[in-house]
Amino acid sequence: MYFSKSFIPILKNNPTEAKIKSHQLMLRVGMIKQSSAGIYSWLPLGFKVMKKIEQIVREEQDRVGVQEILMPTIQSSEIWKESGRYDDYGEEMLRIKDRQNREMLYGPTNEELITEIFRSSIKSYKSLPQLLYHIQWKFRDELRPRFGIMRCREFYMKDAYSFDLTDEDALFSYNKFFLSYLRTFKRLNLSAIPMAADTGPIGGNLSHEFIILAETGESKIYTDKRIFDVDYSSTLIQNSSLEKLRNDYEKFYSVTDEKFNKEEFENKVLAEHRVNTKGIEVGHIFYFGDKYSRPMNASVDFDGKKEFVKMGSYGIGVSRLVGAIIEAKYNDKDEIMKWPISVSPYDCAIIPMINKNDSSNLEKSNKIFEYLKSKNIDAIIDDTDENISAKIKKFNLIGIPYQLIIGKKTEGDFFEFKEVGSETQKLKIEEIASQISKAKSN
Ligand code: P5A
Repeated sequence: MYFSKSFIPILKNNPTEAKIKSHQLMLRVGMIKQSSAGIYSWLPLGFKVMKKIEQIVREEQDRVGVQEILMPTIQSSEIWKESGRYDDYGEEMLRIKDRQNREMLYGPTNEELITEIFRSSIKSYKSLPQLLYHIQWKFRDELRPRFGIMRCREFYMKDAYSFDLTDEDALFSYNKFFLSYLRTFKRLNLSAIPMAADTGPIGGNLSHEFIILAETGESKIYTDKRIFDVDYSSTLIQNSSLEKLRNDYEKFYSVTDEKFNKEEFENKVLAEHRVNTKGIEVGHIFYFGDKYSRPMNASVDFDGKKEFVKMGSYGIGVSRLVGAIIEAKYNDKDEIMKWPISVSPYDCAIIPMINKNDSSNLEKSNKIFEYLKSKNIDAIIDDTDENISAKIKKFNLIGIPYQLIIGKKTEGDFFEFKEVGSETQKLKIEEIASQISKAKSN
């Protein structure tokens, strides 16, 4: 891809309407464009990042045995009346009438719809557990949409739902999601910590938010810093192993604002271990038993008896994660962004010095591009006639983690190659490709 032909509308300065760095950067490098309050279009750069995040989320759901489906964005009000949430949900729900005057809504979440799908097909306990997810747009008419895509009205969520026969089985399902979330955020290069949380309009009495630390976050958190060292890598998808994982985390006091108790915090956490800061909620899991299955009559036959299934739901803010990664990785002072290679819009920026009447650097760039492509490395060539330092500055903002510069200092087969934030190296193209490939496979 040539930069001149790409749709990356870069702004000269930070937009003044944006208050936090992720919002500023996303507008500045043309990742998103606001369409109306709290509603955004995703432009190529932003969309590529979001799609890569989505794919990682998907792979980690599949890995613990969750099956992917796709439910619609528009739902009928009937099922929400059955659960009793049609009135409870209040003004955050966008309500619509169709031409037959039927009450419809744009789904803010899917507990009702999935319960309806489940009850119409699953009748026997032998089909349990059922773990289902989809990745779909949601709409919540937030009172104060802000911070760009971090708290917006239309957003992209992965939501999963579990159905089990007993509380014990349901906790096993809950714990599988707990592990899969830790794995997912690790692949996004984020350290997200699980924290006991309130359940709000989703309901139930067991819930964890997954939070990454960030000064600009909206959630207040109180935790023990040793929680960051919990190692989950050897956890198996077995009841005892997953229970141990939960225990390893729950040994440490770690709560959001709503669950905070000063005395408890000070008693349980030594002063030198206390972390009292802010964070961004990137995921939230809930266990709510028969809160929906009972009123909606979702049951299975067990020993001749009708048992309401025990349910949980599990959300990840896929679009919010784009902003959350920027909050975690952007160096505001030096104006340098570095995407984790796993989600970067491109793997490498090829930055040639373009001289008038001399196309040799561009030709070299094309060859390098083809070579990298043959190694499965996705590059973008900056064929514009900006000078090298302006180009580097631009790519420092865009955040592609590797830069390959073709300029005055290029000697023979050796290219100036830089991992953003590190020293420039002089390397042959084969070495460059293997360095990038190695980073991608980690
Ligand atoms: C769990 C899945 C639920 O909705 N029902 C289905 C449950 N949980 S939640 O906590 O309300 O949302 C899940 C995640 O979605 C992201 N999120 C948002 N992202 C951007 N803008 C918003 N207005 C917004 N609201 C929620 C969060 O990452 C949250 O953890």
